[in-house]
Amino acid sequence: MVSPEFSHPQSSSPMAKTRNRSFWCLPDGCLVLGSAFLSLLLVWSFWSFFTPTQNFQSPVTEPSLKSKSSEDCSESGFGVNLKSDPKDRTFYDDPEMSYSIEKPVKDWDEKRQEWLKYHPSFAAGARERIVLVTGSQPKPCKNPIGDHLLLRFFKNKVDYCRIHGYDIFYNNLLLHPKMGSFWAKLPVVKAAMLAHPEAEWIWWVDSDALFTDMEFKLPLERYKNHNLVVHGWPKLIYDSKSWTSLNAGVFLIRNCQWSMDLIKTWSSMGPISKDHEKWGEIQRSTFKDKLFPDSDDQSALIYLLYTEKEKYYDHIYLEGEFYLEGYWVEIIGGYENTTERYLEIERGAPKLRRRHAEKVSEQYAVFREEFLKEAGNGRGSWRRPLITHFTGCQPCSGDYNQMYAGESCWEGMVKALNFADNQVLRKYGFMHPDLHDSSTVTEVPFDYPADEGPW
Ligand SMILES: *[C@@H]1O[C@H](CO)[C@@H](O)[C@H](O)[C@H]1NC(C)=O
Ligand SMILES: [Mn+2]
Repeated sequence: MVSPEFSHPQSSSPMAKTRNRSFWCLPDGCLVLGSAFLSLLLVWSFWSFFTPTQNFQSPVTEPSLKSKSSEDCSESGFGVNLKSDPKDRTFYDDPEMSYSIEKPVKDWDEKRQEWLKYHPSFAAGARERIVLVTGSQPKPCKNPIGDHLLLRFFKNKVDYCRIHGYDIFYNNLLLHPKMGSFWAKLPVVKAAMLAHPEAEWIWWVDSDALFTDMEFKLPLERYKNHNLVVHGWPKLIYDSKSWTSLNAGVFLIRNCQWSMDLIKTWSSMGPISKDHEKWGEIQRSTFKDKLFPDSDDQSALIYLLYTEKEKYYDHIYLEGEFYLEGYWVEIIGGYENTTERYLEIERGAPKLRRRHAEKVSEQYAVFREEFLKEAGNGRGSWRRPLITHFTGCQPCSGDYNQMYAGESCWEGMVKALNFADNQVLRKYGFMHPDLHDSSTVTEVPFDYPADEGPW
């Protein structure tokens, strides 16, 4: 067991995670109930997203309306030129270039730079640009409400990306036949890096994770000297040697050669390797709390950090300060209090209650920040958690860790989805009055008196 100051989402519970073997399950979410009974465990795996970001440079500097022809509007999307692809040769013209996880990419930094040189409108905002990537199974869900839940998880990610100007790619195909389950994300991330040379970051978010603070933006400045950002705790890696010392269900990876190399090394512990079974044994003997035999992506990443600290530690940012992803069991009971605290703030701050276009939401997020100084972050905080992760509940297969009552997974998801959706709907004039009831709706009043909330 881990002491609470690490605020480790899974470590406080008596279970370990397990990943399920279902074809498409993405790993991070599996929980195992280690018990003397049979353990059953199930885990989820879902995919997550990536979000792309776009740049904020606008070629239009002139406020004059009449000079803006409709052509100006059609030329670009958010200040980037979507129509121009010069004839100059780039890595895309190299017949040796492969998107496959089995063929490493070399000199990627130079190749990406060269592409940006030929596409200057993308170069402008490249440093901050994020593409969110996520995905799910190729087939219909076994859980009767699985596809509905996945749709809502995806809608949530689309909402977050739209609000922040990020691109999003949803994959629902196994890109390498052997890389199923929790390994499926790596081929997708690699392909997304090549497909998006305009993006500095690929942000993988599992399908069973959702944004529950639609305003919060990643503190990219903090990561400027790092290439991979995951939710994790160094003490749990190096002292406790726990396989839940970080969570691989959500990560931000820089679109660079270092990351290409990492993906190659990382995936070499997966099912594409002839040593896959051996890696499972090594992981299990290294991380005693890992209860299932297969080599998994999360243990593999921890293993690299643990065994090759000099090589990896300085490049990987273990974000433990806020909920880059947070364990749903410790989060969802706090949504009501959080809602109340935010309302209280708004009652005293007319500028936060002011109606506005969704496109300018980030300005209001900045306004709100001054009132959140006391909110804290992560466990015990009343700040909205950035991402709530339903580890241990698999929406698509319907499997869940037996330590939860089955209903609590789906009920928890509905509550989280509605909590997030209310932050979005508000800009459209409506809201869910009851977080447990997805189908009821009320109109948000133009403004509300100081002693009332919007409902
Ligand atoms: C919500 O706030 C009340 C009143 O401050 C407190 O007693 C309760 O423990 C809080 N609930 C949670 C889940 O934090
Ligand atoms: Mn997950």
